[in-house]
Amino acid sequence: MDLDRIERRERLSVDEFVRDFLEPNIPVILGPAFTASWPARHDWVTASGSPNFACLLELYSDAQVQVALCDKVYFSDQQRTDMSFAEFVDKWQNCPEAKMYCKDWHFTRSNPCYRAYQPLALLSNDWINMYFDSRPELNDDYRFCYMGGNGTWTPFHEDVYRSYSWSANMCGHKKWIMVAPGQTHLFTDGLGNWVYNLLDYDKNKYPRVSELKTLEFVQGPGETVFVPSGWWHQVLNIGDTISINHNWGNEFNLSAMYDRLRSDLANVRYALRDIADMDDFDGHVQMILKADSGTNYQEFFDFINAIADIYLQRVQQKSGGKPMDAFDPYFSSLSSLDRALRRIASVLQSMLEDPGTASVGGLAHSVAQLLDLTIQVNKE
Ligand SMILES: O=C(O)CCC(=O)C(=O)O
Ligand SMILES: [Fe+2]
Repeated sequence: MDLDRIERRERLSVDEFVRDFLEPNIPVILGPAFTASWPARHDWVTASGSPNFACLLELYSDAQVQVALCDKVYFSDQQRTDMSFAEFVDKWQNCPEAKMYCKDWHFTRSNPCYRAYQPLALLSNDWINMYFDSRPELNDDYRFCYMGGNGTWTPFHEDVYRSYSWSANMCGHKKWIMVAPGQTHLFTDGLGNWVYNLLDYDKNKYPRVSELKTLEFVQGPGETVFVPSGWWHQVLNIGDTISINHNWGNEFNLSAMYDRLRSDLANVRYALRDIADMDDFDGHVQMILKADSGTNYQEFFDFINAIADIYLQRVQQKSGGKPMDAFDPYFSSLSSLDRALRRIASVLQSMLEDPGTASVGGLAHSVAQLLDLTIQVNKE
């Protein structure tokens, strides 16, 4: 793929988004009109376009937030520290040289009564957050806020689980550098370490970074960036910047998520090859997979199982003549349900043939059962 500039759209139908961006896995910027009605765009921002600190403090002052120290490296990320939102705002305003960046803040949980935004219909076919909503006991989701001053930034990375992300700017500008999949060998050293900062790196260690085909652009206030699956990216804030971000996924990146898990499993097995004859080696491998990748085979199956369940119910509702969920445009037609179930079945089929599945007690049986059910319903 050879893209030299990002597409910007002021209007986009679901079908166009699926055809032009989601299915081919290509980034796009949605114009400010898409987020014009979000309370956060008005309440959090002053008339001159800067953060409305008084309002933000009124909403969130006691919340505990995670703050990255942008100049301090910690393994392959920035060093992080916890503090109250009020303390963070104080540092942001009075100590800009500390480059503190409030990241990955689950802000909707800090004040559930205040609805800062309504996810865009185009970006709402979101199995990852749907799954966490269906499992409240896990107490997790992938809905975040990022806030920081000029020069705060996020190092070069690929999103968790090969998820998509979207990032909507409430105020300020973000400079993005994106790298399409398939170029990992150009920014990884012999030990599998990747470049931390594309704007300042050791050319002896990473001699091929200059060969990367990058896609660079600036995201302005109100604009939403769609980050496709497996695209590496680095982000720099220009001026005081606030964004709302989700990681998300659905039938279009499900097989990419699974491929990622499968290759992570192979890497863990390889790293532990010297102790392969220990008791319950496979159990340990899955434990380390979970620690490294955030999930493992059982959890990935639990995720697919929960989503398949929701879809199977929807098929029944649809054939029983009940109206579909009005909010989510992806559920509006039977063909989109079929497509989702077909893709779920295809990943289940691959899982069934994967030795990694057989290495987890009882999992192959569960996968086979769900596969049968999915195929059967799709035939009806
Ligand atoms: O805005 C940032 O600093 C990082 C955003 C990001 O990495 C994402 O949306 O995936
Ligand atoms: Fe990201």
